[in-house]
Amino acid sequence: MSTHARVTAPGTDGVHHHTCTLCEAGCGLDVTVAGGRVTLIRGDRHHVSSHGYLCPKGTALKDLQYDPDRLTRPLIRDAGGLIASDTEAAFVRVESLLRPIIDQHGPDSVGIVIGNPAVHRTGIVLYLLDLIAALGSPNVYSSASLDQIPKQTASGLMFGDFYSVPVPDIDRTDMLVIVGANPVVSNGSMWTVPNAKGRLRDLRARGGRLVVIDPRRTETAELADLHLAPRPGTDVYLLAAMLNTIVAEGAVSLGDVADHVAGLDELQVAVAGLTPESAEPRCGIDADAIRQLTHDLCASSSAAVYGRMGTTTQLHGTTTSWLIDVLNVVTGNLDRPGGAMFPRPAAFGGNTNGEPGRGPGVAIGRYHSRVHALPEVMGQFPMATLADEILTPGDGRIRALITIAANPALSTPDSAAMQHALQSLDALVCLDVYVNETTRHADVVIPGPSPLENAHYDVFFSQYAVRNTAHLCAPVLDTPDTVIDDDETMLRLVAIVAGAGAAADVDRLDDELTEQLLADVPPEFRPAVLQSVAPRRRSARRLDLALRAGPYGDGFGERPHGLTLAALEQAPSGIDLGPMTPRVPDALRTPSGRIELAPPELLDALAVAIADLTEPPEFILIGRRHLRSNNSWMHNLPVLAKGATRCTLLVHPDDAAVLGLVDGDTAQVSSEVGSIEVPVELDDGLRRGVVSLPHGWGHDQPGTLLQVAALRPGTNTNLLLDRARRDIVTGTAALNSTPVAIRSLRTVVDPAE
Ligand SMILES: Nc1nc2c(c(=O)[nH]1)N[C@H]1C(S)=C(S)[C@@H](COP(=O)(O)OP(=O)(O)OC[C@H]3O[C@@H](n4cnc5c(=O)[nH]c(N)nc54)[C@H](O)[C@@H]3O)O[C@H]1N2
Ligand SMILES: Nc1nc2c(c(=O)[nH]1)N[C@H]1C(S)=C(S)[C@@H](COP(=O)(O)OP(=O)(O)OC[C@H]3O[C@@H](n4cnc5c(=O)[nH]c(N)nc54)[C@H](O)[C@@H]3O)O[C@H]1N2
Ligand code: SF4
Ligand SMILES: [Mo]
Repeated sequence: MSTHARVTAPGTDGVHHHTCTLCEAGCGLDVTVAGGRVTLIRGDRHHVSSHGYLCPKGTALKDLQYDPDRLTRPLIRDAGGLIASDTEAAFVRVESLLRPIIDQHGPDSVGIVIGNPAVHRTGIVLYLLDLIAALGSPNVYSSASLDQIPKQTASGLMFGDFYSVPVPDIDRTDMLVIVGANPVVSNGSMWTVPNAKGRLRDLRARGGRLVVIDPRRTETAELADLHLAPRPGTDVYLLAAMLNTIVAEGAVSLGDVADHVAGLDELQVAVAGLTPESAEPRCGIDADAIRQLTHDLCASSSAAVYGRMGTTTQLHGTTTSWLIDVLNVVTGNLDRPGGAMFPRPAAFGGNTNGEPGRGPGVAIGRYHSRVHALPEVMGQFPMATLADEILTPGDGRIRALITIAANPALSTPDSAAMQHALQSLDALVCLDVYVNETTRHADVVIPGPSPLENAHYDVFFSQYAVRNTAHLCAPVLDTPDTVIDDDETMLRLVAIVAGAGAAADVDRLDDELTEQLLADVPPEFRPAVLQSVAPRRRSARRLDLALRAGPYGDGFGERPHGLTLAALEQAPSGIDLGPMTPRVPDALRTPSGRIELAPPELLDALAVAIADLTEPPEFILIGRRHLRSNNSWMHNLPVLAKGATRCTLLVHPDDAAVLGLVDGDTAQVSSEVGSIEVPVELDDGLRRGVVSLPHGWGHDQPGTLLQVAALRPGTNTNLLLDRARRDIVTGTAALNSTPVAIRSLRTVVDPAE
């Protein structure tokens, strides 16, 4: 535990310890305040997981704090557009907008959209389920279905809980195979690994091997011993061929989990037909290379295979995610140090509650979406079908939307349809901090505190951390009087959709809702449990309850030295809870109490993939991320926006020559659903036939208030993506691997003229 002193009161001059909440790494910050203003942000050297590491976005939290375009008052629409208002008037307007729609058309007519930053805001996360329950609409959408639901579904079906996602033990492994992820830029996803680049370098320095499977030679691939560049969307064949090789060579080795595995026979049958030779023409990787990689994986004293966005946002995203963990199991690398392991988070862990080793498992498709009958997964429908649900007439059509830190106008495939859908809503209520491509359509915008004005505990990402830690941080600065904190905003929305009104007593509501959380506690113990967390309220109370009931918790007095919120308050750089340790069978929550290697839904999906003999298109579009950019926002900060233009189409020089393109030309890129013009940048690190554009750009829409971003707006790649291209199991958007046509727009000057 760190012992160095902390400054407690927000706004006090001195160095405050804080957390960067922009991405999953959650780096520790030392924030210097002088004269009431933030003057410097550095990495916290004592921080329990980031040890002083920081990327350029972390220091830019200062610029975000003082960005003149960041909202510090609610906005309400009147005839002249969005005008500054106050909190009371904003909630009264929200009630007058939403209640009549709910009363007349039922709760289904209101949708909730949860965006990426929402999962990094403790107050929002801890009240999300209350809001969803109070509304009672099945129309819940989140960025998870633009991203990770395939991985969570595969993990859920194999291990029994959607949050039981094994993570590579990067600091101890001898071999790491990264499939479709770029942690050097992203700093890990569903894998909390601050300073991924430094850790990958350390891995190689200690003699470990790094293999990257990615159609582009990414910043991560640059560090690798081996880079294989498959055709996008075909990892399923590559991975199945690796499994086929292991089975054919009798090399299955289950290691310590051998007594806890089911479905090996069915799995062996399922991959029997897919030899490396048959996979080669489909994935574009030589059969010999597939065999060699498989042999190396089996021979390594420890190894982990990891896959992210490139593997999940595909037609076969869930199937691919599943095969990745099957490889970890059959090579004996699941649940062993240096392999792929289950963290043991201090609170909110999906696999630390209930009976160890067994559980109800997960179900998908308990109900289906109205227009395309897509399955519910984790209580949500796919974002890719949100526009359909707004635009298609009929009973149950979405007429009003609440967005919570989401920018679907830029983030979802087929953005033209999404923009049209947003315009056609009867009511749009946005919790957001900018007037951007989505919120410009809003009737009400309610901002929350900035990251530096927020207290923070990482509810989700401590579940994926490469080392078990717990960290809490207090606000560095006071929130202005014109902004209310996220807990209060969420409670007020709960009250409104539940029919209690904008003026409801939210403290009483909070008491009632929090008591409901104690449903599993015998009634006679509830008063004592609540007394032990008094006088805390709201998210702090919920957090204390979760920590104390958690695996390291004090059990409300049963284990006097156990973890409490108070203990975290005394450790401003966080508490180390030790390395990951083997957790099978205790971490399993499947009904069988086993690791399910062959869930029937996934065997079916693999058969569909194998039967799919569609010819590959001439050009395939994939995405990319940049260290100085964060999805669709943060483009309004000069410190991050400076430098070369980032929204470029990467094209292989040989492809460019065929297309008649040179560096800096403008190309027209067209797909089934749209056409855009973008500057071309040559990149010989791409597989031939693959082009790449980042997402989150297109800040040239009228009515936005993003003065810096508008200077270099970039182009929205999601105008090209087809919302009907979805993962066949979960409906998650297939953001990577869109077939496109490319044409040079260079004006050919006739030399005779
Ligand atoms: N083509 C393509 N599309 C993609 C992707 C891709 O790789 N390719 N990636 C997908 C992925 S993985 C994701 S997660 C999504 C992300 O897409 P979204 O979920 O839309 O998230 P962001 O783009 O981060 O937009 C965040 C919104 O939150 C607001 N915001 C920021 N901070 C706060 C805050 O503190 N409080 C509130 N109330 N609002 C805040 C911002 O102003 C912005 O409007 O995009 C997806 N879209
Ligand atoms: N700097 C920065 N960091 C971020 C974000 C950001 O916007 N900027 N966003 C955050 C969010 S919301 C997320 S979800 C994470 C994402 O974290 P990552 O998944 O690590 O990031 P991506 O850059 O999307 O990496 C996907 C990789 O898949 C490759 N790829 C595309 N198609 C295929 C394919 O078919 N097969 C294979 N094998 N590879 C393929 C792409 O070339 C790309 O390198 O990053 C987070 N961190
Ligand atoms: S990697 Fe960068 S953006 Fe992510 S938490 Fe750390 S400092 Fe923030
Ligand atoms: Mo994401």
